[in-house]
Amino acid sequence: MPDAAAPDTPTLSVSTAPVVPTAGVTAVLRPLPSGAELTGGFWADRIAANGTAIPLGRARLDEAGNIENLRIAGGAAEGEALGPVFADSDVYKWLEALAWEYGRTGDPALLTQLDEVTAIVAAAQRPDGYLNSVVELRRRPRYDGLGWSHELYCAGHLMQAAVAAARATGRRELLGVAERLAAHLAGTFGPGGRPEVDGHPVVEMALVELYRLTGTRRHLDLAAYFVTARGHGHATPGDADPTYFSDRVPVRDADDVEGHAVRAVYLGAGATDVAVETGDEELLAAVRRQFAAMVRRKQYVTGGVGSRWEGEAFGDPYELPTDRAYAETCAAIGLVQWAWRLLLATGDPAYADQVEHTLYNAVLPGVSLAGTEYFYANPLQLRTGARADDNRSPAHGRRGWYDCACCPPNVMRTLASLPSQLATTTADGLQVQLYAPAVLRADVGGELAVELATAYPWDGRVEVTVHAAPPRDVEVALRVPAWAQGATLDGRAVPAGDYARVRRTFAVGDRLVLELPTPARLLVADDRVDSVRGCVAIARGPLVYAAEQPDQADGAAVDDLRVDPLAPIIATHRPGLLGGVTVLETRGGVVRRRDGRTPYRRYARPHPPVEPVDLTLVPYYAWANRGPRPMRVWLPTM
Ligand code: FUB
Ligand code: ZN
Repeated sequence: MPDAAAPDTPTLSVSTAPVVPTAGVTAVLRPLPSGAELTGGFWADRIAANGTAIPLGRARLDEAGNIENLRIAGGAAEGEALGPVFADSDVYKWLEALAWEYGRTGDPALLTQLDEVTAIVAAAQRPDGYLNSVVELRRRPRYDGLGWSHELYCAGHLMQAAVAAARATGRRELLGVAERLAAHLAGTFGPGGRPEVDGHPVVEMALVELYRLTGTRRHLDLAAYFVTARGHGHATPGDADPTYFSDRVPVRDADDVEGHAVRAVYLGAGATDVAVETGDEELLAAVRRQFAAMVRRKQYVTGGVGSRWEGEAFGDPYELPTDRAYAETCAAIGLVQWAWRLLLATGDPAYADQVEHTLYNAVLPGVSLAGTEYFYANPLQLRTGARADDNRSPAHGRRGWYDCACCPPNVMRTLASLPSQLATTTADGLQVQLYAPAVLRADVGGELAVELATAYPWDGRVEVTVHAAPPRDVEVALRVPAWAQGATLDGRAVPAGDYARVRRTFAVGDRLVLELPTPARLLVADDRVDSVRGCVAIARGPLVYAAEQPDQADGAAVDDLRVDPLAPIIATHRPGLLGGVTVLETRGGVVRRRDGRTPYRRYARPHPPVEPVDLTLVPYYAWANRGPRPMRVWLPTM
């Protein structure tokens, strides 16, 4: 059944989640019907900072010409199209962020913006439903070169914004635009129509969500067509390499991810949605297999993916350089979207571990603590003397916007909708997936509401207090991350990498206390990750840490640091540092080197002397908030 009523007035809708599987399909878990209310803490701070950035997004879209393109296409202005061919998509991602942010805050100024820009978008739509300002203003034939034109990519982002607007604000105007566009696509592509598929996936998951909202079956059918057609060359322009477009192997047959990383993970997410809604177990098994292969051999310790700058692509297995890591912010966001869908589909908490780990360590580094500057690429090392050789180079530090501004509004919509990923529900239970101070409400045939109190991620203690419960046995399940060895629930040992479950008739005021031990952990990589052989990374709780230059002793260059793996690691919370972080302090060494004639010496010659030094590490997500200074996640051992 479709999940939305059709209010004409801006009431908060019943579902404020981006992904709402149709009731009765095989999805094991469902989002909470009314999202989750964050009451403070780490994510609330980050989401509040994002809230200050969303209005600035409008100014940046105006300056860059994205909104003007649509105004020109709608006849309200004159001029040439500016920006990349997918310029419209940045407007749509931003509109999606506006909608989720309105759902969270009820701020009427957001609704005013939403209405205004919706009208601009609606005016740019052609009578037959076609919508793409850049293609029209550049007088290109429609769908000529869909491998690069991004017309369906833009359409997908429009649909996602429209779904968000309908669910979070009750506004249906953008949904009308999306439905006309989807009807036009259904009449143009697929069996009996044009066989091509967009070079950049996203329309697949967007069409499925549009189907979930409206119940219009042909949206799902078209999404299924686009997933099935991939791997047969329909997404690849001319004689280009189909690998880049995830078009070399049919989705159902692929064993791995390859090519452009954002394309690959968006495709995985869309194929997961199609599998769930059509009950296609074979397709679900295929996307699970691909996700597992990615995690096994192509994911950074931070959760980031897509190691190659060239083609913004996945590299070969274990090709995970640190200083030249691309790890695009959008790829991490797409990975979270895929993992979240797999979590809903399967109930496997390993996917929630991926959501959490990637959010903290691969999405969040993409945005400044102020919420207003963004990284496009997220390397795990910045060398002393690094020079920026590209406008995306991390040596610039985070930037307010980019010529290719895919990442900033993607971060905006991700953070604005993040409360929907705190927890899930089943017919008779509530599963807490992410830990934050919050009130969570599930409908289990009666309200089951709990409040979480925690200082996570700095502290692993989570107190759960029942606020409402039906008079029968229901289950509260608390995710125990795989790293949380020795976890306890009310003093009883619970296994890491699973849910700690309590099933009973709860009474108001009942309390559960989960303790997730958070000692610092030294991590090493598979030997085949050559770039970090002989190095360790340090993690604590869900966070990966980094040594950044401003925290080190005078004269101890980050490039020269060594870690003593046997030295104790002390965690200290510093409320005044980087918005309040727990730092890790340990003992190591600094190489006192003199540059030789070359970087090489005979194997038998002694290593330059190493002097003892104190090391301080900060969470990786917080790096480059004091300028882009030298930084390393992986550090050689003594
Ligand atoms: O092609 C649209 C977006 O631009 C991609 O997702 C990013 O990787 C960037 O290339
Ligand atoms: Zn991006």
